[in-house]
Amino acid sequence: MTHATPAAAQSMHWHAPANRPAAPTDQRWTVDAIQALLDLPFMELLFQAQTVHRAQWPAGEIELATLLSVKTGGCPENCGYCPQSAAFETGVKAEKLMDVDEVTRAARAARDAGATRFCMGAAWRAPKDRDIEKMSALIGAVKNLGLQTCATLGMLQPHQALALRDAGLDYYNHNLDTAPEYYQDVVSTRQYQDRLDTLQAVRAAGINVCCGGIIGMGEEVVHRAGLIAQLANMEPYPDSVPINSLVPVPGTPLADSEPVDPLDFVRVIAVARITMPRARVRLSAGRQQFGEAVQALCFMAGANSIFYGDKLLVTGNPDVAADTALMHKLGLKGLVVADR
Ligand code: SAM
Ligand code: DTB
Ligand code: SF4
Repeated sequence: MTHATPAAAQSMHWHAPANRPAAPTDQRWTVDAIQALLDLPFMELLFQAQTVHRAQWPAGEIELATLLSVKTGGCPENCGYCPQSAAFETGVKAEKLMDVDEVTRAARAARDAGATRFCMGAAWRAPKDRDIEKMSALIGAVKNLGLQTCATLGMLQPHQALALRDAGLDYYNHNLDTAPEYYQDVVSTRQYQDRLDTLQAVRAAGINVCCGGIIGMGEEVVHRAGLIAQLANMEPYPDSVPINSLVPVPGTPLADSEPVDPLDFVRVIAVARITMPRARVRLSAGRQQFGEAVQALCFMAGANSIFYGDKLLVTGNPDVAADTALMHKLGLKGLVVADR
């Protein structure tokens, strides 16, 4: 097994958030080594993951990130999991980009409920330059509230990433979603390399990278290992790693996928933690289906972030009262602004 090595040199354009060291840049994970981790006896895997976690992170601390769909539906891409694609009949209506006041109200409410990161999603294949201008105003408004800003807007060109950075964007979310060899089974309107190019533009602009994937799209275990290998071998690996469980939405091609075994989902979280010790691993979409005990196992496996708020982008999420109660039961505490 490959072991994590100390932090090494990083891109001169990239800035780690203030209170944490840079991710290691010289570790290499083979798909086989990752698959071997996924195949460990469950308790052994959880023990290893929790050991890595506790060496790197304070116990019981959890990041609360709130999502807002600022531009919903009508997307020209055909991602087989997505309710917002115009290619599928899902009942999601295409809407215009939200205005600054509406977004500010939602961000203030998220902050008042305890969130420290606010992520704005747009159902675009790739934003136009005038969309970037409008997004810059939204990012500035959210940043002014003292929140960390994140956006997920589709493919970016380098000059657009620079403009978003100048507007105050802290994180850009752009998921690889699965292994390269399974990608075309899920989406055919773009290539895996397009995703990697955008991630490179984001990193080069000095924006922190948020990149993860979806489990439960009919993939094999080797594809889960392939996704984690892609993430863990990035130089440096992503700052945030959202692990989603497919939310099956009627009308999408993947709606009838075999539901993921929750314990296999926990395994993916654990392996993300072991291979990317300093990343914020986010227990993301799909946790509503899991119940409290499985979520507790995800935290034991090293998840230290959740999407927080009654809605994801267009589908549901546990409500704030349920999450507050769960955190209380488990002795978990949300970050405060000073911890960020
Ligand atoms: N259009 C942009 C893009 O594709 O990057 C940003 C928005 S897109 C909805 C962001 C991510 O949401 C996708 O990459 C995918 O990982 C996740 N996602 C979308 N639909 C999902 C679903 N039904 N279940 C789980 N995750 C989903
Ligand atoms: C991520 O990895 N998951 C979020 C966020 N990044 C943008 C989106 C989940 C979407 C779930 C289905 C929906 O509500 O559209
Ligand atoms: Fe569009 Fe993003 Fe949905 Fe794909 S995942 S259809 S790019 S909104």
